[in-house]
Amino acid sequence: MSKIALVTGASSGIGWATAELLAAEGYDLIICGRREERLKELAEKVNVRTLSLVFDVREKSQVSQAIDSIPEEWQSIDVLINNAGNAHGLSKLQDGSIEDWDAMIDINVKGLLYVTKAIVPNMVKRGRGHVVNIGSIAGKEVYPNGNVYCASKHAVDAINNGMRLDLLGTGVKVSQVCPGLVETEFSLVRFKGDADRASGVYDGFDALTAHDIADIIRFIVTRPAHVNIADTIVFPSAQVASTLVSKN
Ligand code: NDP
Ligand code: 8X3
Repeated sequence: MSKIALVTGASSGIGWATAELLAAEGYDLIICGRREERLKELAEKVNVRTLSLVFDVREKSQVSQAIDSIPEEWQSIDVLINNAGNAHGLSKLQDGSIEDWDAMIDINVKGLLYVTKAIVPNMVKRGRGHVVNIGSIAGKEVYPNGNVYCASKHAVDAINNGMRLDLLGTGVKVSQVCPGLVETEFSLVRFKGDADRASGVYDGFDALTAHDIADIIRFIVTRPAHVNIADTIVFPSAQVASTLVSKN
């Protein structure tokens, strides 16, 4: 029987690429996001069984309804990729938008917790499972204007470590991947659709691709049962810290 992976934020970027690579490993996929059309497109592209769940991770009732709707044959989830998330805005704290702060805390922190709470107890019951949390270099250091996004990813870092401690002895592994600059729709969302500003973030150097990160996630989830890669920081070669990038 195939293993089952549930990927949040599968409609774009790192989540999409991870779904593709896990499909190549033979995982059946539960793919999640708000953009149903994108999930449909992904489902048509991969050669494995898929189940699409359309929900907003900010809404806890939507999260529980979606997870409760999973048919029995899909319920033995082996791998959970907690990937859905984004930055909203890049401003000094004193100039920041409360709406943006709410979005980042609700999506990146509370959304991740809601999904985890809906899935991990069943992993514990079955005595096996693997959660991969997508953190960020922004969860390891703070950069100017990053304030609340960095806070949300520091929270993911703490939750990742707390989850691993609490799941000791249950058979459920917990790993985190913390990327630096990856060229996805991330900056387009951060800059509210300003495509020139977004692409400027990745000008003058080779940014990571979503596939680069997905490849690391694939490596993490395919280690033998006794091996757990607890945490990883992944930079493009031209980057050494959030704001230290060597550009042409
Ligand atoms: P994208 O913007 O390309 O993808 C974000 C994904 O998250 C989309 O599939 C989106 O789906 C989903 N998502 C966002 N908000 C919600 C929501 N409210 N409910 C459900 N799903 C949601 O960005 P990335 O692929 O780059 O980002 C993926 C993760 O990687 C994020 O956690 C991000 O913080 C992290 N990261 C990204 C880095 C980068 O440089 N790109 C670096 C470090 C970490 P939809 O809109 O369909 O709901
Ligand atoms: C995304 C990377 O440097 O924009 O988490 O915070 S960064």
